[in-house]
Order: sequence, then structure tokens, then C-alpha cells
Amino acid sequence: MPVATRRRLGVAVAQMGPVHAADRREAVVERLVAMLATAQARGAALVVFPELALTTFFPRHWMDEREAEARYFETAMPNPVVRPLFDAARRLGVGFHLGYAELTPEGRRYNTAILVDRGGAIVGKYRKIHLPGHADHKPDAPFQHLEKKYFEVGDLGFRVFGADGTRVGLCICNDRRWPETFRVLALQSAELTVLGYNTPSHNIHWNEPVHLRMSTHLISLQAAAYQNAMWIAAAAKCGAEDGFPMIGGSVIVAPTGEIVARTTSEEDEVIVADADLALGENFRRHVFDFARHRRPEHYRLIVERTGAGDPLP
Ligand code: CDT
Repeated sequence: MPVATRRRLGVAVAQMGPVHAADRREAVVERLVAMLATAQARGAALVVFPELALTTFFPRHWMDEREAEARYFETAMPNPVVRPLFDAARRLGVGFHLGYAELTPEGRRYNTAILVDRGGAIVGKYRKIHLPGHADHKPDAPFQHLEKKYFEVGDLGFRVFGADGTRVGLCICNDRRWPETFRVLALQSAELTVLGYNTPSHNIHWNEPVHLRMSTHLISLQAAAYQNAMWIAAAAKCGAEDGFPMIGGSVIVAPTGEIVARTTSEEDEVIVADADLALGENFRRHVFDFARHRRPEHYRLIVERTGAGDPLP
């Protein structure tokens, strides 16, 4: 039986500790550049940074949309403040994935992530599709989760991009909880999916034990990696931002579903895996050979219904 030839990729996750509302973008970019260099020195060719990496997780705050745009959104990428990160990528020969709030020339707002190759060129872009939270003000809640107020649903779909010879899928934070996300990426032959997240430690809707916030995060990633025979690298922004705690637990997960690297802090921390991209091949050829085993004719409800309804007649 043929054995897939190993294909090595040094993958790093650069977890971030808090970015407080008063922190300057320039200082944040310095932190990112330092972690990029650390990752490269440890053998990484691709570094995954978090969702909305340049600012505090501002959807926790109620404010006017114009104020949010002025304080937290980027109108160009790269822009002069972020340019040092692109320069460092080119100088070090390391690609990266970065999340930020995007304000388009047409005035549309998206929760966006880009994929940058080892030459410092943007080769992929994704706008978050599953926006959690609410759009209304909840004055009795300890904090808000206003992604539905500040962002539109992404219009680019779930896409896989070639970056330095690797097929990389992109998604963001809450997307990881939806199996459809990873299946759509796997159907485009993604070998690695990268994502960033900001997951508050507390649930404002019901009294969810804090340990479950970590458990549901990990179980989602591990199941998705295995069921789609892909690597997944997930980067948190975590710790208490202006007093509001978010979970850490950044991980690199193999196509076996096993966690091969995990952060131990809630601060800036780099983890690296020497990922064999061929590791998923056995799964793709056998138990998850989609072409032989999938039965899409029996999955029609997935695209015909959004919410759950009655049993089929
Ligand atoms: N940023 C983001 O999407 N956070 C959400 C919070 C919802 S908690 C179930 C997340 O899925 O982590």
C-alpha cells in the first residue's frame, strides 16, 4: 500500500495576551513582529495571529458605529502602522494570518482575516460569516457581544488559498463551532485551516461554567480536524482586556484530532508544530474518502433549512 510522502510545514500560533482599549496600534504591531521572529527562529514558515489582533475586542462595548469605525477599523491593509509586520514577514521569509476590523471604501464593515505569503504579499482574504452575539444594547449584561451591530455577514464565502505550496483554509472564531465551515473548506482540499478567536470566559446569556468555554472550544477544533483530515491552527487573544477575561487555549491540532501544541499562558506566547501535511492522506484515502463515501443526496436539509423544523414526512 502506498505511503504518503511526508510534507513538512513549520506552523506557529502566536497567541496574544490582552490588548487594552488604550493600547496604541504601533505597540501591538511591535508585539506581533517580535512573535513573528520568535516563530521563525523556531522553524515556522507560517504564523497564525488572532481575530481582531490589532485592537481590544471592542464588540464588548456599546458605542456609535461612527465612533467604532474611527477607533477600531482599518481602511487599508497594509497601512503604515501595520507595514512593519509585512516588512518583517518578507525579511524573515515567514507568512502570516492576521485578523482585523475592515472598513471598505464603500463604508462596509467586516470582521476580516488575511493570509500573507512568505514574500509579504496578501494571497487570501476572508470576512467572518458566523457573527455571534446581538445588535441591541443589553444594559443589564456585564459586557456586550455586538458583532451583529458592528459587522456585516462576510461576502467572500469560505475559501482555500495556495500559500507557499500549502492549501490553506480561512475562518474566524465562531465559525469553528459550525461543522459546515470545515466541510466546505475540506471539499476544497484544505490541508490546513487557520483561525483566530476572542472567546469571553463568561457567557452573558446563561450561567455556563467557565471550564465549558474551554471544553467546547477544544472539542470543536479536534472534531473538525479529524472529520476533515486537516491540520487546524487556532490563535487566541486572551487574558483580561480592560478587566474582561477571555480564554486562552491556543492549539495546533493534527488530522488525527490530537492536539500537538497548546499554550499554557494567557499572555503573548508562541507555539510551533512541525506539521506533516501528508498526515491527513490516510484519512482522505480511506475513512474520509469523500468521493466514495459522502451521500450529499441525503444532506439536502443542510442547505434547504436554516433553523430546525419538523421531522421529514
Ligand atoms: N469572537 C467570537 O466569535 N466569539 C464567540 C463567542 C461566543 S461564545 C459561545 C466564540 O464563538 O468564541
